[in-house]
Amino acid sequence: MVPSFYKGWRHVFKLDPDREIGDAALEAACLSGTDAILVGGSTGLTFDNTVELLSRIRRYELPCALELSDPSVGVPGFDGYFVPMVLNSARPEWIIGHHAAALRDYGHLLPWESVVGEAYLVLNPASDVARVTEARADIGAGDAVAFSQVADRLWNVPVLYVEYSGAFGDMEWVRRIRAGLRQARLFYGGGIDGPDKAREAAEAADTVVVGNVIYSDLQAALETVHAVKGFHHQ
Ligand code: 1GP
Repeated sequence: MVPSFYKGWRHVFKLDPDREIGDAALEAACLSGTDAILVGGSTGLTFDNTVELLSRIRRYELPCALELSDPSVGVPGFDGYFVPMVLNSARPEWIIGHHAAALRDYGHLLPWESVVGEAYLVLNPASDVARVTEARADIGAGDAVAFSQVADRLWNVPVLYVEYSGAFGDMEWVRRIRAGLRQARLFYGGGIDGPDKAREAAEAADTVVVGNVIYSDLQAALETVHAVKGFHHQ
């Protein structure tokens, strides 16, 4: 059975262990009504800064999941683990190589009842994740749909993450991608800076991920929660 801990999530705040967040801001995010906290980042994650952030989030009751992009950051105690693979990376290690090495060395330690694969489609060429993974982010809509369907229909990955990190994406593309999925849940993240964009993303995606604005404009970040959770798909 594929774990289902994330299936009801509509709104998620993504926190980066490598960035500072004060206690008051963390409390506001955790008590905002968001469905979960997702811990992850493209650079600077360590076991220690991840443990520290998890222990601070654990003062609150909401679920907390980790994007496990490096086995050395495999901190136990999260409610769920997403293992990212970058569909449009030019380097096979980001699609399968790192994963095989991690399972060879650490697979026996993983809590499989709470681990799911997460297929990333990276569509902002200027983002850190595009740079780190050498993603071919300047593809057309037809290719974006096709990559998504490889993950969804051929590989049966349960989460497809359309990642525009740092820029607000084309919601028409997100809608098209979602319409072409058979089983995967569509996470959208990138450039949501307040309730208006959050509402647009909520209309196009299943789960809306809000990251950077938590650090730059907490009030705007908090307003995204209601904007997303007040929107219901037909
Ligand atoms: C990043 O998709 C998330 O991985 C959120 O993006 O930081 O641009 O909100 P932003």
